[in-house]
Amino acid sequence: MPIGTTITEYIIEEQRRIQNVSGDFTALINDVVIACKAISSTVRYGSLVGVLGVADTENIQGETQKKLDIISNNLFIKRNEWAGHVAAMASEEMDDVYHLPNQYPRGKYLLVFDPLDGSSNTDVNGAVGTIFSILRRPEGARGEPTTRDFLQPGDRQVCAGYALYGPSSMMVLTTGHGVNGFTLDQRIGEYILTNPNMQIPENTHDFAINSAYMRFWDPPVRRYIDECLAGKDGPRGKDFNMRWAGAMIADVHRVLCQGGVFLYPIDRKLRSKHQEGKLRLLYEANPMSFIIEQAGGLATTGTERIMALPPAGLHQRCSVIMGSKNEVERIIAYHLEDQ
Ligand code: AHM
Ligand code: MG
Repeated sequence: MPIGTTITEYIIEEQRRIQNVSGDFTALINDVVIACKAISSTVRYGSLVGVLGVADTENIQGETQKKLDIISNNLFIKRNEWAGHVAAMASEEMDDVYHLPNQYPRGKYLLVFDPLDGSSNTDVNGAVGTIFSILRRPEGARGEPTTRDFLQPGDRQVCAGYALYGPSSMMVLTTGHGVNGFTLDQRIGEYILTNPNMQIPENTHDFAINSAYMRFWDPPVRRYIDECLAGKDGPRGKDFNMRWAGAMIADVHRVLCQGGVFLYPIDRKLRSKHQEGKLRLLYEANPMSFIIEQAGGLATTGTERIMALPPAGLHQRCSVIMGSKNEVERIIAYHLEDQ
C-alpha cells in the first residue's frame, strides 16, 4: 500500500518555502509529534496500564489534576527539552516557566502547551487531545527566559497545532500558510496528510456551548443562542444542532471539519470569581484561534480579536467565541449593539 505525505515531509517542504529558516523548526515539530504519539498511545491503553483517575494534586488554577494530565505533561517536557530547539516551556500543568536542565543547550523557540485538553473525559473514554503553540523568544532577550518572554499576542505565533485522540489520532497544524490535518497510521507509526488545506464553511447550523450556564450569560450570547434554538420559527429561519463534547479540542475540531461556532464566553458566574473567562489564552485560545483564522474562520472574545490580546500572565483566561465567519460576525455585531 503506498504511503502518503508524512508530517515530517510536509514540514520539510514548508521549511523550504520560507527563507532564512534553519532546520531547528523542523526538528522541534518532529519532537512535538513524537510526544503526541507517546501521549496518544498512553491514552489508548487507559485502564489496562492504570493511568486513569485523579492524582492527589491541583494545578495553579485550583483544578484537580488527572494522572494523565501529569503523565502527558512529563512526556511532552522530556521529549522537547533535550535537543536545543526550545529556550523554555510553559503549560497548563505547571505554575511557572519550565527552565531546561543545565546540561541541555538553549534554542530560540518557546513552547506553550495544554498536554491533555478535556482531561475530565478520560475516565469516560471520551475524546481528549494536546494543544500547542510555538513562539520565538523575543529578539535580544538574554539569560534564562522569563514569564515576560512568553507574554506575546497570538499574532506572533510561529506555529500552532493540536493532536486529537479520538477514534483515530489526528494532528492539525498551521504555520501561517493554511491548515493541514494528518491522521496517525498506527501500522507505520506516522501521521499522514489526510485533510489538506482545511477550510471552515462560512455558514453553519451547529453550535457548541455548555448551556448549563445559560442563566449567567451576557445578553448578546443569550440572544444568539435563543435565536438558534427558535430554529425555523425564529429570526434565523432554520433549525440548528447543539453539540458539547466537554473537550474544546473535540468541539473545535468538529467546527473545523463541518462548520459551526464554539463558545465558552465570559459570564456573570466567571466574573463573580474575578475570571476573564474559563479557557486559557496562551495554550488554548491562541493556538485554536490561529488554526481557525487560517482556515477562514474568526475567533473573538465577543468584542476583541483573541490573537490581538496582550497576555498579562502565563495562565491568563479569556472569553472564547470561534468558528464559521458569518456566525461569529453576527455574534460580534450583537455585542456591539449591546454596548
Ligand atoms: P482542561 O484543559 O482542564 O481540560 O479544561 C478545559 C476544558 C475544555 O476543553 C472544555 O471546552 C471545557 O473545559 C469544558 O468546561 P465545562 O466543564 O465547564 O463545560
Ligand atoms: Mg485545556
